[in-house]
Amino acid sequence: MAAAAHQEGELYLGFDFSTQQLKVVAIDQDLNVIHQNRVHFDSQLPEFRTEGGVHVGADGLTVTSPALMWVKALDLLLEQMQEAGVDFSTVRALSGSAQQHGSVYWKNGAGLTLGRLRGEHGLSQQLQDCFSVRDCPVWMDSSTGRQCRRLQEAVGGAAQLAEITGSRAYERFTGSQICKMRKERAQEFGETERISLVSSFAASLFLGDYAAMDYGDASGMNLLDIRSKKWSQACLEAAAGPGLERLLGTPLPSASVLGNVSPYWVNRFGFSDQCSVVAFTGDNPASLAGMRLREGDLAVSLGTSDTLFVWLRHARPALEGHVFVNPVDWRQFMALLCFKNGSLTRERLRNRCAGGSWEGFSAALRQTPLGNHGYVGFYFDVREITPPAVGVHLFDAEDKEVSSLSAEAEVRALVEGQFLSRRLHAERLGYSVVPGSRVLATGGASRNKDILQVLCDVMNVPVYTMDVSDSACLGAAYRALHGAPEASGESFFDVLKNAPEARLAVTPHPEAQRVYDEMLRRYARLEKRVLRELGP
Ligand code: ADP
Ligand code: XUL
Repeated sequence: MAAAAHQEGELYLGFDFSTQQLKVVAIDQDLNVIHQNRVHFDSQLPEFRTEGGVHVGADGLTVTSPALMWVKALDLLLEQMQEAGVDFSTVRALSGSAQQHGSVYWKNGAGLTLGRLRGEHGLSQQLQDCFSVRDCPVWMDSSTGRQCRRLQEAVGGAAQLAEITGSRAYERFTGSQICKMRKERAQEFGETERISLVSSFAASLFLGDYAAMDYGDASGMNLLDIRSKKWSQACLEAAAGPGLERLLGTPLPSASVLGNVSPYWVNRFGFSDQCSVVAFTGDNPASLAGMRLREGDLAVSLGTSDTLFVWLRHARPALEGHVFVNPVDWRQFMALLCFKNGSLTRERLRNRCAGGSWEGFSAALRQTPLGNHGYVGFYFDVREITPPAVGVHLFDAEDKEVSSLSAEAEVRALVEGQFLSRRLHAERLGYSVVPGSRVLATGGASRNKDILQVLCDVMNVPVYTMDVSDSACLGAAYRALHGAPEASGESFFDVLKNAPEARLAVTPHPEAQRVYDEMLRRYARLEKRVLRELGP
């Protein structure tokens, strides 16, 4: 897995604490990728018994990951990097990204332990008693419906909450998760001295102290006023009362240097004590940086979840989707749409319809025509975020519900349905194609050209990919470079002007526009029907 490290000069590290794995990329000052490595939670840390990096509760709605698993993964990753020959003494700066919205609860006294980590032992051994809640709620959780309603009522409704925080109340957002924790785990909550996002938790491990949240990831909590960049007192009050501000700390611009790595890193791995830690952010904001997204581009990340994002000059929050503070320029914004039924649903159909092979899955896409003879599929294995629906719903060309399709048609129904949904909801958030528009694809499934072809045809826009498909990780390394003291004053885009350009992967089929403009209208109609039939 680890590329052999061949390095001269200085290094910048980007970490990504994603749902299923912890990844790292090391770049040099000329933006060459020198080293990549990863730790896969399920297979390399089986003692935590996660599936896809998470535990799903008996209610099917509660989804958590053990904080200690992330810590142990970091121990292991650094050992792997050391074995591969990475010279940590040359690392000038590091930063990171993480799955958004998840929350980590540090127990009373943990801050002291963080500040006194000793180089002879690993982090997991020293931090094992530092979490008041062992299993952290993560972004896949959808158990906080009640808390969301309360939060919205407290500030005058969904539209008002969106106006303040960039999003109406979402179950996975941290504000309602904290609210639930305080109510249902009152004792553990009472023993908590600090709440981190997964991103600021990870930064804290390097800093040896509690790290500030950055504006970008803090926008995913339903607590931050995205215009003033201060916590909304009304939202804090509704989520957990006045003590919450102290537990969260003060958020900072995403490019902030939080300090240098703690002596632990110097003693155990030979880091320089001058190595800067740049604020960590969410994986989607970090991907925006990694892809060097321009206005007019649409980024589509095909990871565990599928997400879409665009750069926004002005914040115009709506009832659907999210507006975050922009991680590259904190005076601007980004919009994000998140779809839970992404890669895991594609994997399920790969296993059922294509004998478990991506090649078989691709062959099914190649063997079936654009428009799939009118079959349209909705695959919501778990309750979807956009739109809030659940279940599998298949329709024929006459809009009649059908119960099954051939294996090949089913694969295409899934992938076309997923991308029709992405297009429909992106257009509703204000995305429109302009001359020169590009779709930039990233994430695990972006290495599959046949999936990209369907994306390209449905959007009717050329699709580009990045050399490194882990754009969040790369974005974190770019942010480390930009935040390093020697880059001070230079803009993000100036520092990265020589970064590799995205590469054209596929162009639209000549028939694509005709087929999918029409199919999109049908899809919108059918989605309304599915939602109506499911009820509120
Ligand atoms: P995350 O960062 O959310 O952990 P990744 O971006 O690494 O996830 O994507 C992981 C997913 O990529 C896997 O769940 C898998 O379904 C998907 N994937 C990997 N290779 C392929 C492929 N050749 N075709 C389609 N999907 C793929
Ligand atoms: C974004 C979201 C997911 C996570 C997973 O709002 O919930 O994309 O960040 O990585």
